[in-house]
Amino acid sequence: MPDIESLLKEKRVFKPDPAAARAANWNRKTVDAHRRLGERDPQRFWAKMAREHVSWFSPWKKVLVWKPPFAKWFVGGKTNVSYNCLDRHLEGEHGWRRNKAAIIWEGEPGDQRVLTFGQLHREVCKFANVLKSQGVKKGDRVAIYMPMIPELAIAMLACTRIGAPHSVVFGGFSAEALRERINDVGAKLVVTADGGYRRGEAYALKPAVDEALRGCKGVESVVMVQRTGQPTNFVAGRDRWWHELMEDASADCKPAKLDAEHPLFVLYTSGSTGKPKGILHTTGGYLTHVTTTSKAIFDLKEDDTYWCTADCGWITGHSYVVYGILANGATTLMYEGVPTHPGPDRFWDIIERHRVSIFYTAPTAIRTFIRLGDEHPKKHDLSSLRLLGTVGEPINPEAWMWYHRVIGGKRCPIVDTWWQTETGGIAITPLPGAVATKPGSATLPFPGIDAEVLGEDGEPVEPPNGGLLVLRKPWPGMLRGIWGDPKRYREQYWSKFPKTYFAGDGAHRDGDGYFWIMGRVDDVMNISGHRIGTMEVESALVSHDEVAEAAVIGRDDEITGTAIVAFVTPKGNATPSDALKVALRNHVTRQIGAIAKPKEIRFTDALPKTRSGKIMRRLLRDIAAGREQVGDTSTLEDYSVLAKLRDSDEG
Ligand code: 7RM
Repeated sequence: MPDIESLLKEKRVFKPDPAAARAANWNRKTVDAHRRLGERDPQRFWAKMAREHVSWFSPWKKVLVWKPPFAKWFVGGKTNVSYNCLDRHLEGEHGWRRNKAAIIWEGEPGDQRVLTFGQLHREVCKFANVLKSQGVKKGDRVAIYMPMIPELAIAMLACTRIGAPHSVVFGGFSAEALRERINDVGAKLVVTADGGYRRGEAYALKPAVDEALRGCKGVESVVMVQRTGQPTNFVAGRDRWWHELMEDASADCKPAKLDAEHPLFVLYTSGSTGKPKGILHTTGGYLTHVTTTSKAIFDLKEDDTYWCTADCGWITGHSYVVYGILANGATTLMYEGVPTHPGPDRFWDIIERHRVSIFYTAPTAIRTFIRLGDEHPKKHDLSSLRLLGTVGEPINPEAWMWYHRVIGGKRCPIVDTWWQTETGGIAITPLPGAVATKPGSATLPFPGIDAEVLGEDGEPVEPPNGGLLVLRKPWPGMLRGIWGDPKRYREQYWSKFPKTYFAGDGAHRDGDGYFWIMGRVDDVMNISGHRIGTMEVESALVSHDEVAEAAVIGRDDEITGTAIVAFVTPKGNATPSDALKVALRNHVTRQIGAIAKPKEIRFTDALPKTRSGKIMRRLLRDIAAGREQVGDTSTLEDYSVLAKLRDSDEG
């Protein structure tokens, strides 16, 4: 099988601003030194990071025990995540942070709450005692099914305080998805809310919990936050109100001294097929990874207001809304609702009012904003911003340039961060004080991470060829397994190449060694023997003036083996027409070559996405092939999209 071909020809380079680079937490010199150590002796590098960024109750005896594919980091060391996120900001050198904002929260209706580190500590201690009073012990699992409200972070931190692994289930998931996860992880308690606010309306959460728990034996109690005040079913003996339990709870709760390898959380991620995988993360290594990367990549400073728009229901919310940010004593902003309520400028309004300085979001959101028009961000003063980030998908260079120009005012570095639920923290990324960026590239591996692109033969590919993205050495934030399924863990990630983690993504490296992620290899299309990733064709389509978003897939074709089908969302001011189809085909031919020209273009005003914004291409493949029955849709954000797509005209 030939290597994945790289067709993208992006030449723009953005060097770090010299003054900002000098002021960065990690300047050029630090980064060079860290890279050298990370290459020569990754264990020593990570041990240094663990000492610098994490507080330990007792030191580890061994940095790493590596019995592929099973790793143990900081073996024998004892620490606690909530201690690192809270207590250590209330005492000693950083004790003044007690009255610094830890969480600035905004509800969708406009209500606001600020919790200082001192207040957050108090709430977390109290809720940890509530958990104990409900019979939760070290090692017991707690499911969390909530809107983006402060109690969600409080519940997560309280679990870590007593060593009860949490499993956050995204509040947009169905009762069925919730039940499957509760059962698989064997949760003893569920933390939820009556509902939350989204798109200007109160939605209910509790009915899904009731339905999920029907016929489910393990769960003994449910704790419910009153968020909306809507009428709510209450199961006597099982359900309790958060506020009632908290009233009587003591604010005195010592953090458990936990083993570095104590399970911290299980987070479910859906593969392209089969049931979701419970990705297991543990304490010391994960904390080291997310705390170090937060400090270095987001360049967190004492006076920053940091906002990551991810929901805590996915890994970005764990690592870079809550743990990595709070462990650095930084202020994290949490927002409950959608970006477009009450108007298309809600995000920019939030940035202006709270003087947000660091903003981290997904390419899908950026493309939505492009489509909504520049006038919305332009109405607001975004001058507080100093650093921007993206995560979740490849960002097409045109969206990168828009983000740079319209949101970043051409002055903010952009960190395009590649990582996965499985990697725990960021693995490939620019460092704002040291690495020149190129629109569309996640640039270089973080120090101490050994990323490479391999061909099917297991050898690194020669630029400009593409291949399979792997991590060749264990890293501290790596998953420790799939909950209850070591066999699947081995097969899924470690069977393609010996002792090497296969990420499932395609990538290529350019002459400077920069990584360009090309999307999931399951999505790669084989056109007349050429293996072409989806990202480049989509990127070419989106670079056309009249296109807002695009998703391409391969469909069986008698002549070419596979034909490219493009689902295209035109910009608000564009009219879908046959002429536009012709123009788009020509545009792709000019941008990449005739090989990538879509055989079929379908206009649609929405694409099927997960709640975290990833395009579900397998559903598009089902639709393009005319299959009535599409695959698993439990993670689909908006079901109505499927009907619309079926109606999208063919040809
Ligand atoms: C953090 C997260 C992981 C998958 C990953 C990629 C894609 C994420 C980037 C990216 C290109 C990026 N975790 N991905 N970040 N692709 N550039 N900067 O998203 O487990 O939900 O997804 O997301 O395909 O394998 S995740």
